[in-house]
Amino acid sequence: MKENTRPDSNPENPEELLNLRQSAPSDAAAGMTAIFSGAKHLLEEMNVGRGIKALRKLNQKDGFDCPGCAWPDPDGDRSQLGEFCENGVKAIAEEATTKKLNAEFFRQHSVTELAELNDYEIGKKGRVAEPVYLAPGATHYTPISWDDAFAKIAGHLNGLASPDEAIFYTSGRTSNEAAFLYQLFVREFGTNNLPDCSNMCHESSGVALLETLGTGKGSVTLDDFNKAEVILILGQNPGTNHPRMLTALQKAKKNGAKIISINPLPETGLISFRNPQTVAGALGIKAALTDLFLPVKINGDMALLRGIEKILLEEELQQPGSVFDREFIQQHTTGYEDLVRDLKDQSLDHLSKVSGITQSQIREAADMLKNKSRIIACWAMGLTQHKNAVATIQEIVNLLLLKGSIGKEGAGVCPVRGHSNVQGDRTMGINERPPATFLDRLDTAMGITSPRKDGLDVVDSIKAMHDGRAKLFIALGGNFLSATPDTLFTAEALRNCSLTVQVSTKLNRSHLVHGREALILPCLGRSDKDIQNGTEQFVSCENSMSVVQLSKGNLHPISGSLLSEPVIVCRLAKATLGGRSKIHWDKYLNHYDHIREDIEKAIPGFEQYNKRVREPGGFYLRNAAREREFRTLSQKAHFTVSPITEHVLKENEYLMMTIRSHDQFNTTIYGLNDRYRGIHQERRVIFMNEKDMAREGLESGTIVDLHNHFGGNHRQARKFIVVPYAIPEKCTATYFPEANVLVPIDSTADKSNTPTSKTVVITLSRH
Ligand SMILES: Nc1nc2c(c(=O)[nH]1)N[C@H]1C(S)=C(S)[C@@H](COP(=O)(O)OP(=O)(O)OC[C@H]3O[C@@H](n4cnc5c(=O)[nH]c(N)nc54)[C@H](O)[C@@H]3O)O[C@H]1N2
Ligand SMILES: Nc1nc2c(c(=O)[nH]1)N[C@H]1C(S)=C(S)[C@@H](COP(=O)(O)OP(=O)(O)OC[C@H]3O[C@@H](n4cnc5c(=O)[nH]c(N)nc54)[C@H](O)[C@@H]3O)O[C@H]1N2
Ligand code: SF4
Ligand SMILES: [Mo]
Repeated sequence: MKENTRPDSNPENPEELLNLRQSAPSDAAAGMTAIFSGAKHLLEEMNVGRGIKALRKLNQKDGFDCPGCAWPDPDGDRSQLGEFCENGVKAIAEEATTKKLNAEFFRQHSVTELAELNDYEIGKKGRVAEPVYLAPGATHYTPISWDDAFAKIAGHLNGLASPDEAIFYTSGRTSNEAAFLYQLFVREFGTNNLPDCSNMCHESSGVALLETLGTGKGSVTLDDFNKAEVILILGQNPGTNHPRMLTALQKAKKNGAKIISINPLPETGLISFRNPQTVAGALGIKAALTDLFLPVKINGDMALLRGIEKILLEEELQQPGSVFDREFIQQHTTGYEDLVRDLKDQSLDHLSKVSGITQSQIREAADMLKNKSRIIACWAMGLTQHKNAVATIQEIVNLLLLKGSIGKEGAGVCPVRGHSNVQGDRTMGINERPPATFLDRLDTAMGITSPRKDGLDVVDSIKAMHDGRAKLFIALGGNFLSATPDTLFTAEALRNCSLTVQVSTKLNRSHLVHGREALILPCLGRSDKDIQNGTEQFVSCENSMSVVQLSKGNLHPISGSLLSEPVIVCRLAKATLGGRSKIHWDKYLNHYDHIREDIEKAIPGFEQYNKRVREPGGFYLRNAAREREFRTLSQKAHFTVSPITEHVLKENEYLMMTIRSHDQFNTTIYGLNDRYRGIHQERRVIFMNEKDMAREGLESGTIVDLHNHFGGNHRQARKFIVVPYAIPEKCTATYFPEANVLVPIDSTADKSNTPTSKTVVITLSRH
């Protein structure tokens, strides 16, 4: 019998349209508008004093790591004027807000009522200020003590038929310390079910790089940008998502680097930039960044790269040794001959057609690379979220290997990570398929016996919850419902659980679409001061370039009822494992140095962790590929040959990529504008090529419904406003998470199982 009698809450954003106003897309990113925009967000959430206090320590060596993206901070001096960008300020505004949600708020508002709000409105409610519990069938969350909350979770966990019935999700904002303890607890409990946001993000990069270079991380440092001759930027929108990368690109250009941008959209920040940290930039003088813009079709990158390689090969064959790094290829790689054979067989005509890039543009790109060897390739979600994502990233590796551009100053692979500590969390063992070497070392260091069976990633966890194989869901951060594909399917999966637990800072939709029972456990954020046992604590994070540094918040927490993430994990472990545990959890609660002592024992690269992390600016983790040590089976870097696939679309079908606006951090919606693309006060828009609009009989402003029929299921997202935009024909774009309802759960990348959020086949109908 179904005990839950309340009506189901809305898993989606409401369909109502707001008030779209359009302007021309911006001609350059940042400048004074960026400073004003950041300041406006900050002042809406807190008083000036608190704001200034936070910004003074943001990204400083004795301060806290920006809770925004994973772009690194300079190794040397950091600007006292502010070592951050507009979106860093917005991230702080969102986290350090003084708006708080206590028992009274949850008494006044039912779950179904809150779910009728859009994500922007939900987020603006504020920080959750005390632990709350939703009883079976209840309509409202009610306060619960921390002890009772932990006892409840422990009761559920210990009542499962198998530890594999529990799912332990992590979002990439979690610190090294919390992540290490979490995976330790989960493995001692008995499962590797540790899905994380990385499964939806750079998983494809990790798999691609591990297979070909033997190290699944980026090989460049920030300083390499100063030495590069050419920088390729593929499938990434740094002006919005990694704004301080623009400063690095500007410096690189000053040192003579050329930039090639490969993107279906002429993203404002990539094209030109006004550096707000320089007088000229603040006065509005813009610097062009991109030298060559290649408006590739969605998922046309592999064909484009293969085309460039084909032209380079032709030149190399005319003058052997003039274009390729023969010595490097000979000494360090395998598979060269196979690639050459394939390149000879390819037709440039076909590659040009599949990529959407003219042959002369492909030649222009090849020309820029021909005589250069210090080449950096940067990429993000525009490459990782496709069916052939792993193979596409391996095509980048092919290009760099041909040029000997790995393991050399000013050259290498640069997957630009998303969340500020997503890379560190993986290093700490947040991994559903950990290598045996990792588990062996963990077990020896900690005296536990980790399970050896692979766990479930994000997509497989959803399926397991959907069909009842998993019953309990715990999230250390994130917003699982809204971040994952196929929103309605995921909602059913979460509702099937007996208990869902969210360790969170802000209220989000995953609190409102839940299991039979639900808990929200409010935690400290990055900017919050963390005092344990009378002593101020700090945590540490690893950025996109493998620098580990400390992070110490300086703001007074908005409520005395918040616990830090490490403390939450320790208390949960103690409550669940009790006397069964081999781990001395109390010592970690006393001082986080003890956590780092154990990380040092269990994880390579963290020798003298407590000492080195206290050095200003932290320390680099070694990257073997950077030193031309390729940890593959053959000890060599691998060329790979993958088939070039073409999307064959019907007359009325389009490819849709789901992307971020300038006013959001993933599912946290800071505001309703996407300034650089000229969109204001609306998120339910679909960007289309004017020729496609004409073919469909649509005009600017027409309201359409979007449909996807993957696997024979009809998915629908209603009420999107058509916006004509400079995007290749047959390609469209919508914002994540509003369009996630259209992303099929069964459409994932080969090998990485990442949802194909950038290649959704859609049809449109007038609303
Ligand atoms: N302010 C802000 N910062 C963020 C985030 C945020 O939401 N807001 N999110 C963080 C996270 S978790 C991540 S992972 C990163 C994401 O950073 P990005 O990857 O920059 O984020 P997306 O908006 O998904 O942008 C993808 C870009 O790829 C392009 N693209 C899409 N499909 C293709 C394709 O097939 N080929 C090519 N060449 N390009 C394509 C799109 O036009 C877009 O410019 O940002 C991080 N930083
Ligand atoms: N269609 C589509 N879907 C996508 C993507 C896409 O491009 N298109 N991108 C994917 C990518 S790259 C990613 S990384 C995922 C993101 O997936 P998630 O990481 O799950 O989502 P976020 O929106 O980053 O999570 C925001 C929530 O985290 C909580 N939070 C914030 N800070 C903290 C903290 O310090 N501690 C704790 N405990 N909680 C905190 C807040 O409650 C906030 O509501 O989404 C993926 N989904
Ligand atoms: S670039 Fe990223 S990490 Fe740096 S301040 Fe901006 S949002 Fe924060
Ligand atoms: Mo991400």
